[in-house]
Amino acid sequence: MEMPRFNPDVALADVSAALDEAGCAIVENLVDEATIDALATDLEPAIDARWIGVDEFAGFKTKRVLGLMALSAAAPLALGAAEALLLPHCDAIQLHVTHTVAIGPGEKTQMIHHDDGIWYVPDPKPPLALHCMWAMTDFTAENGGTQMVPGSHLWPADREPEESEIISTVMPRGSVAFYSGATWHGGGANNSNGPRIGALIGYNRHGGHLGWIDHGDPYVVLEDKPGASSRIF
Ligand SMILES: O=C(O)CCC(=O)C(=O)O
Repeated sequence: MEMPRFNPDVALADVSAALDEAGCAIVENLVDEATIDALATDLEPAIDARWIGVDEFAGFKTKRVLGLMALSAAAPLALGAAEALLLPHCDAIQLHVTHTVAIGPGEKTQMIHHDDGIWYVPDPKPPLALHCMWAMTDFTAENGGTQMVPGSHLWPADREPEESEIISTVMPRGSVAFYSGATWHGGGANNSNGPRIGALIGYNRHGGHLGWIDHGDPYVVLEDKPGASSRIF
């Protein structure tokens, strides 16, 4: 299955339908060059200063900066997609995680996984999270564009992806890839000469049934400064 792909003027209903069917979707060029340039400039010192990963999951040539901060009205499509996926099953949505993933040259493929596995909720379960991977550099098959398995959000718990079912998320800088917490995915190997940088913003459910699910970014308050990430998220 391919990843559904849209232009920036896509209707929320079309993104929402794609998430129901494929568990993932790309919206190309959702923010303009100037916005993504400003964001990159703000985040660059934090990425430069960050240590690289130290295990198979985090990677050995990948830098992760947490605490990108806050929701803003500037990306209503992202919030709308999160609400459309999650709100039918809970009281409210909340910010779950905000971090950049800068995959360095030479990094290997990350273990393929689905993010809702961290909550140990037995199947069948409602959608628990929506992740939005904003491309701060172009995402290509060569530089580690997120490996994605469209349709896998509907699989039974004991089914794992075959190699032939995994595709690379290919999208220009300024685009966003949405994927459900149930969709199998992982960072790709970076066989290029430069970093592949993505800003990963996750939303999850708050309150009601499964209301114990908390947000996963302990640095939201501690590390954040106004500015950078509130430009688009
Ligand atoms: O960097 C990516 O493309 C995906 C990262 C990811 O899935 C993770 O770290 O959990």
